[in-house]
Amino acid sequence: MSDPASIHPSATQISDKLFIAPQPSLTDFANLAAAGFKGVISNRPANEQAGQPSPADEQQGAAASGMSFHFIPVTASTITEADVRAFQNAVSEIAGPVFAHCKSGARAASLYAIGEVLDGRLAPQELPDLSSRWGVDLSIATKWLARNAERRPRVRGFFDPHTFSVQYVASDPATRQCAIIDPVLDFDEKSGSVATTSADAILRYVAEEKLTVQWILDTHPHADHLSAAHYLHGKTGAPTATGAHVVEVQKLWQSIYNWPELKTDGSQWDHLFEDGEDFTIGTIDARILYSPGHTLGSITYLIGDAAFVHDTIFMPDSGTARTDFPGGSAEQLWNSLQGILALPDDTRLFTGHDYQPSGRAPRWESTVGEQKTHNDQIAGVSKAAFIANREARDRSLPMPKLILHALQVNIMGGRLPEPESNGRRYLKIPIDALGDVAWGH
Ligand SMILES: N[C@@H](CCC(=O)N[C@@H](CS)C(=O)NCC(=O)O)C(=O)O
Ligand SMILES: [Fe+2]
Repeated sequence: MSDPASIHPSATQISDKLFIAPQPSLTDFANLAAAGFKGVISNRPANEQAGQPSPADEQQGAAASGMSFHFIPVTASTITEADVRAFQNAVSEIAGPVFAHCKSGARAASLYAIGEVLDGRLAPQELPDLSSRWGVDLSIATKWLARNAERRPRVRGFFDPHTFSVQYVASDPATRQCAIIDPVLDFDEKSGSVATTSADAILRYVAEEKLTVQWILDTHPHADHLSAAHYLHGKTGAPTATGAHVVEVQKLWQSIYNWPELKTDGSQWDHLFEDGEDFTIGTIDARILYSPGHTLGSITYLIGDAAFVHDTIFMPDSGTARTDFPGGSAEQLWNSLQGILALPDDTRLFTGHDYQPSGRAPRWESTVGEQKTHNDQIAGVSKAAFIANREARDRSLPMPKLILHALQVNIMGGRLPEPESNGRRYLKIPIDALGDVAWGH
């Protein structure tokens, strides 16, 4: 390929494959392709500055010239390990030279540098030299790495693109004990097929990192996917747990499914957590916050500085969870959110879903401080307005496609129904049981 300096005055090669640069204009895209670039990564949120090309325009510009486009927007203060991994994955997926940009190139270069340090190919002390060699400010990477070194637990998120769910492994680096949180059992509603691909990926990570599974945890009985808790219990022997109010959810759905034999005492789990209960992951202190609203049984696991808030709050650009499932309540969700937002501002929040607005790469980690200032459904919103907005939006949402499949498995701790006389298992779908709901097509 030709000299990148002739393509963009400040494009800098920082690895075999990767070039970083300031924001290109849309007319640059054809030249980038002509120079041999195979893909463009934008690390710049939409509308950061007036006149900036939109992600959709960049996507189109790249596609028109035969390049792929990857939208991984970050701000200097909110970069997460998942952003770093998404950046690494995009670079490795692109089959040739990569053009990564933000406004100045500093965020793109920092994402790369953080990944190299996390993977042990660079030492943090080398960053100042690289910064001068590349002519780019790497202070974002330096600060991120210093803060990361202090954070406990280590959290790895696993995104399931079929249900937009995030599954977690939270581990104590000192003892290598971990908790698995909200694991997904794969289910294809068209064929009725069940698979353990997602759960097995978690087990692979646990084995690679030499972790011991101390707990298999669910935040609530999920309405959009089956839980893999029971499967993982069989594989690891680790105890399963969820919130004590799950028994109320069992009673509610026992009547919907007309299921008198269902035990509604929570005995399907090894342990039921009460509000405020303390426990530990290795040497890290953990505590339960009862956080109903999305469901009657929802809890938040606060492990060290990390709160697993499931379907209370999503990323700041995605608002909050719906409250219209049986047993849901917008007012209860508001109250639960107050408890979560009362945690220290730098508490890391790990959400249960990400629906990828504007096609951005999935993100799942935020902080209390970010949510308080940047979540449009909460920042500066009164309790009455929150409830009114939430209920209005909920009325427009079709039910999750798996709600009726999932609940009968999840209130059994992730057990599939027992096989019938022919050896096959069946799910039961109640007709017209959820009242006047928006139809999904
Ligand atoms: N289209 C999805 C919808 C899933 C859904 O309703 N997700 C819940 C969490 S379990 C939610 O809070 N969604 C918020 C929203 O869509 O605004 C599906 O069919 O699974
Ligand atoms: Fe949910």
